[in-house]
Amino acid sequence: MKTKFYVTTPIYYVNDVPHLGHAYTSTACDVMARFKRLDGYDVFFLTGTDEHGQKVEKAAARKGVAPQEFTDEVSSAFREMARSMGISNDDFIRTTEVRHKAACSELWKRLMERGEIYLGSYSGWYAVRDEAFYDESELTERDGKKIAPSGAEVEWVVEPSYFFRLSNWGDKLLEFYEKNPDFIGPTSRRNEVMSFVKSGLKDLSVSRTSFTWGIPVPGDAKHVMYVWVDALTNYLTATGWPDNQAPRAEFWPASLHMVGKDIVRFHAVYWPALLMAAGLPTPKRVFAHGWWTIEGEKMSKSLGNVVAPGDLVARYGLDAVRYFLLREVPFGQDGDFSRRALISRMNNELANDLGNLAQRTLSLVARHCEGRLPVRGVLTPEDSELLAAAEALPVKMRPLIDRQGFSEALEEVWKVIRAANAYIDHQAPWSLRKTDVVRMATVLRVLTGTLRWVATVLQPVMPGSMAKMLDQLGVPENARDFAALGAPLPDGTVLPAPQGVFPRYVDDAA
Ligand code: ME8
Repeated sequence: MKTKFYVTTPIYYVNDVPHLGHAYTSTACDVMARFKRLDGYDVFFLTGTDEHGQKVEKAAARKGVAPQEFTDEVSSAFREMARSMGISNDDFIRTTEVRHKAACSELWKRLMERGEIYLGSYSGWYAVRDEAFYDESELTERDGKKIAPSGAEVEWVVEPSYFFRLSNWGDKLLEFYEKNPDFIGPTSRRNEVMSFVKSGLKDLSVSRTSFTWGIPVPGDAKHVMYVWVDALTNYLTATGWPDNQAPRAEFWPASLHMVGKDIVRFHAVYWPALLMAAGLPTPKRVFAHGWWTIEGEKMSKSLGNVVAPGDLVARYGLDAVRYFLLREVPFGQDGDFSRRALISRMNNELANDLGNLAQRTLSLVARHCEGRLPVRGVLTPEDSELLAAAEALPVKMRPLIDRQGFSEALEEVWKVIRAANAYIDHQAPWSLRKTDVVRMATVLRVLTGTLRWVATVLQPVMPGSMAKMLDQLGVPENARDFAALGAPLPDGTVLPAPQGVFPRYVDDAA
């Protein structure tokens, strides 16, 4: 039986339209999902929308529409974003669905039965923008207003509330982090989370009474569940929980919750504590990636610099955008999005390094080998060295992808591409044509072989372009996973006429 791999994106708030930040998280998860599928795993990839809470209720009111109508519309914009980014999710969850309400109610009941939730009264600071409670000590003042570390304004809230006994779970969480050093990545976030937990946890307010757009607390419908308890539960809901016979039940616990650094506390502290308290298994890993700015500035509606993923894709092409997002910044660190940097990577790395290598190789095969895969003769040490480097790629990439080291994994592929470019220049198959056609055939076959490994391992990042490249290399559709790489294609396989996969981008604004 195949090993299971369950990866999730955060479920996005529907108070906003999808932008580059959301596309980034979803693309990174998509690369994980595609890589694992090619590597023989049984993958479940989930994304969706977070539709309850005060923030969404207010956004709907501003538009003058009922919250459900509002969320239906914005949720479909996130579905469209997933489509335009080539996201291969297996399910799309909305927290307003019946299946989700049922899972949340069940989780709540279990926590109640175990004495983990009690009724009290909350008075303290709340930031609607973050849907988060803050301690007085975390706040600063600006223009006479209290501001949370995220920059969101907070308001004083006094209301009856149910509480989760989070304060009981601090030591167990610390023990859990110690035992599972890979639970939080990258290490800087792990340290941050551990020092937050060490500083002492207070019980968490988990219900609200001052608005109604949420899942009612079982048995006390004056309260709706705190939107983060509702939202985090989505990851369980999608596995069919609490039905342990559901077709996806075995995907729990999740292999990876991918999140932005803004929401690591919810995923790495509250979520495992809630699960442990309910007697349920905890996810295996939470990875918090960094933040994108746009041409050096924070992305914001007021600055008018919010980048719509669909516009980028229309202009630069889907795979170039996907490649750029994962290549430009070491995953986990913050990055700046600039069109100049994107165009430079498109032209240097995609069009020149990889595109030209493929085009040069395949057009020589078309012209001088009757468009058929040439026969490989005796290998020289240079041939063997290049092939060995290409064949080592899956082995090198696996541990990097498992740690979400996307840019490092791509660098490994580019080392091979650069070596192949040096090889083609040095071997000069265009000259061998006149002096030694047998040797020319071997060189071209080493190159098509190398390209096959390269294109296969790059499929998760650039699925469309690599499918085209594999078509041109004569690789049948059922021989494109990692396991198939071991079997060479038959000599003489007829190749289609080569066509450039990555055109150079000419900037009309330059
Ligand atoms: O937090 N750079 O939803 P959200 C990089 N509903 N990533 C960015 C980004 C940027 N500038 N802006 C947003 C929520 N993101 C909750 C999640 S999960 C149970 C509930 C990405 O719509 C990043 O992944 O505010 C961030 O964590 C997420 O969008 C926040 O999406």
